[in-house]
Amino acid sequence: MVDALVIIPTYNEIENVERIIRNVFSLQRDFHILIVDDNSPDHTAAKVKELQSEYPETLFLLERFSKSGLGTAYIAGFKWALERSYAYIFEMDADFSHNPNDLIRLYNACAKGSSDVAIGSRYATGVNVVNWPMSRVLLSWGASKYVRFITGMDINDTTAGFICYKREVLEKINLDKIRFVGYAFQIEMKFKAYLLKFKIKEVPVIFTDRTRGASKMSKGIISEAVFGVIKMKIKSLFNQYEI
Ligand SMILES: Nc1nc2c(ncn2[C@@H]2O[C@H](COP(=O)(O)OP(=O)(O)OP(=O)(O)O)[C@@H](O)[C@H]2O)c(=O)[nH]1
Ligand SMILES: [Mg+2]
Repeated sequence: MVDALVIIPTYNEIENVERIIRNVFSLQRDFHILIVDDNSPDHTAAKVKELQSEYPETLFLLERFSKSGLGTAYIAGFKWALERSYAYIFEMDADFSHNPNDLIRLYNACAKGSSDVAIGSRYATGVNVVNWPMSRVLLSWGASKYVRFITGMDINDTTAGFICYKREVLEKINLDKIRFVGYAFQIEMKFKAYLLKFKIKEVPVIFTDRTRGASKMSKGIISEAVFGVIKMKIKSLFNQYEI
């Protein structure tokens, strides 16, 4: 029985999708993969369907009609996973910023260690980011520190998107009450796990900037995070925050 599902949201990842899928399936331990594609104009989903004939029992595809943000893609993926029997559910990008080999380290932190949430952390031991311009490193590092300061969470990489959740964590969180769609989604998930007192562990990883395909980062995503985090914290202090 395969107990682990890697959810990979994709939007225009035709240059990465086949390699990332093959890479995960070549690992020592068995993972299933769920691709959540938002009708990518570059036909990422068609490529996945083609690969499904090679991996009929292990590669799954959820197709949505239009680009609706990373957060809602993951929520759709989480619900899909919870309808099945997976015990460990992962978030990973398609662009190789997250090294698929680290899936095993995240898995072990939850399955063999005592963690409920394992975070592939860029900032657990200094700054482990490769190929990002200094401005982007500072933005990301600063954002993580800012979130840590505002929320009080004892996590260095609060915006990380390379995660293993134990099933129970996703079962406890009301997925219909997640407010954020962009980057802030990652912060919100951690904040909820933290409020629910789940054990969160940072596993140091090296994050490498994408070499193929285009970034989907935008100003709207950043301002959602900056103001959203303060609102989230204040609501939680007054018990107005639904988990
Ligand atoms: N389904 C879906 N996937 C998305 C959406 N936005 C981003 N993604 C995927 O989410 C993952 C992370 O997005 P990236 O564009 O790499 O964002 P990023 O890592 O913040 O930016 P870069 O570092 O510049 O690559 C990638 O696999 C994207 O294809 C979306 O709206 N819908
Ligand atoms: Mg990326």
